Amino acid sequence: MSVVKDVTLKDDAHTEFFLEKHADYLSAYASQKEDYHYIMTEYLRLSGVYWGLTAMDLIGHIDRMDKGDIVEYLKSCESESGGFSPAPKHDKSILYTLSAIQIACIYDCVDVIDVDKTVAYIASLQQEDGSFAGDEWGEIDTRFSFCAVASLALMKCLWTNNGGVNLDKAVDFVMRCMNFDGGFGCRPESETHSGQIYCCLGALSILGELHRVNADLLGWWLCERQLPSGGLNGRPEKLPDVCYSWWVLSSLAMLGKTHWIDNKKLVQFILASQDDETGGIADRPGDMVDPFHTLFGITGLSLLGEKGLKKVNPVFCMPQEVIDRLGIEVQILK
Ligand code: 3PZ
Ligand code: ZN
Repeated sequence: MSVVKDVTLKDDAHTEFFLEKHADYLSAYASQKEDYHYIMTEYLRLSGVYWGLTAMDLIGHIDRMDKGDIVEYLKSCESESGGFSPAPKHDKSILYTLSAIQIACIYDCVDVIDVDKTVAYIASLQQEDGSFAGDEWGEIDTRFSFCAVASLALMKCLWTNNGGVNLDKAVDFVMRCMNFDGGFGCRPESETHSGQIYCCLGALSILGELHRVNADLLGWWLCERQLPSGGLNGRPEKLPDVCYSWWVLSSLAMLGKTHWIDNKKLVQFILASQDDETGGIADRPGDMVDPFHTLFGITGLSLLGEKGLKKVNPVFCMPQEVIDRLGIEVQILK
C-alpha cells in the first residue's frame, strides 16, 4: 500500500507575493559573508551567486547586487586551463562553469571569460558514447549533458567552434536515458526523476530535437506530480517541494502543457512557502528559506504568469530578455 505524502496549507497561508522582502533577503544573503550558513556553503558558491542574481533580476532589483564584486569573484574561480570552480582552490566542474556563463550573460560581459579555453574544457569532458562527465573524476550524468549544451549555446559556440563536441552523439546518449514512462534518468536504465527530465528536455530543446520525446506520455507523468496541496513532487511518493515547481513546470512549458496542471493551486503552494519575516522562499511552508528555493519559487511564479515578475526562459532559467538579447532560440512544442 502506498500513502500520498503531502502537506496541508493553513487557512491563513500567505496569498500575496512579498517582492520587496525577497529583495532584502537576497541582498542580505549576498553581504553576510561571515554568516555560518554562508561559510558552510562555499562548495556551491558560484551557483549560489547565480541563484541570487537571477532571482534578483527577475524581481526587477538587479541594481541591489554589486556587479564589480560579482564579476571579480567569477574571475577568481576561472581555471588557467578553462572551466570554473565554485570557489577559489576548489575543483572545477561543468556545473559551476554553466553558472559562471549564466552570470556573465546576465551582466552582458561574456568577454571576461576565456571562451576558447572554456569550450576546450567542455569538449574534453565528452565521452565516446556522447555522454559528458561532470569533472575530471569522471561521473556521468544527463545533468552534465545539459550543462555542456547550455554552456556552449550561451557562449554562441554550439553550432560552430564547439571544440569538436559531437552533437549527434550527445543527442543519442540523452535518448538512451529515456524510460518506458516517457521520462529520463541520469544514465541509461536509471529511474525517471523530474530534475533529469528538465535537463534532458532542456538539452534536446536547445539542440532542436524535442520532437523525439513522447510528449503526451511524459506530460501525463509530469502532471501526476501535483499533490492535493497544489505543490509538486519530484517522484511518486515524495513530499511536495517548491524547487519542483521549476523542474516540473519548466518541463511542461517545453512540452507546451503548463495548462495540464492546476496553476492556481501551485501559485498558492509557492506563496504559502514564503517567509513573511525574513523574506525568501522555503522548500515547503514553514521550513527554512534558502537562495535555491527562493529562485525556483520565483521562476515557478514567473512561468505561471504572476504579475510584477520578469518572464523566465524555461530552458536556461534566466530572464527571457537576456536570451532575446543573445539571439538564442529554443524549441518549444505546441
Ligand atoms: C539544495 N544542491 O547538493 S546541493 C541546493 N539541494 O548543493 C542548494 N530540494 O542542504 C540549496 N533538497 C538548498 N541554497 C538545497 C543545491 C542540491 C539541491 C537540496 C535540496 C533541494 C530538496 C534536499 C542539488 C541544481 C544544483 C544542485 C542540486 C540540484 C539542482 C543542502 C543539500 C544539498 C545541496 C545544498 C544544500 C540541505 C541552497
Ligand atoms: Zn527543493
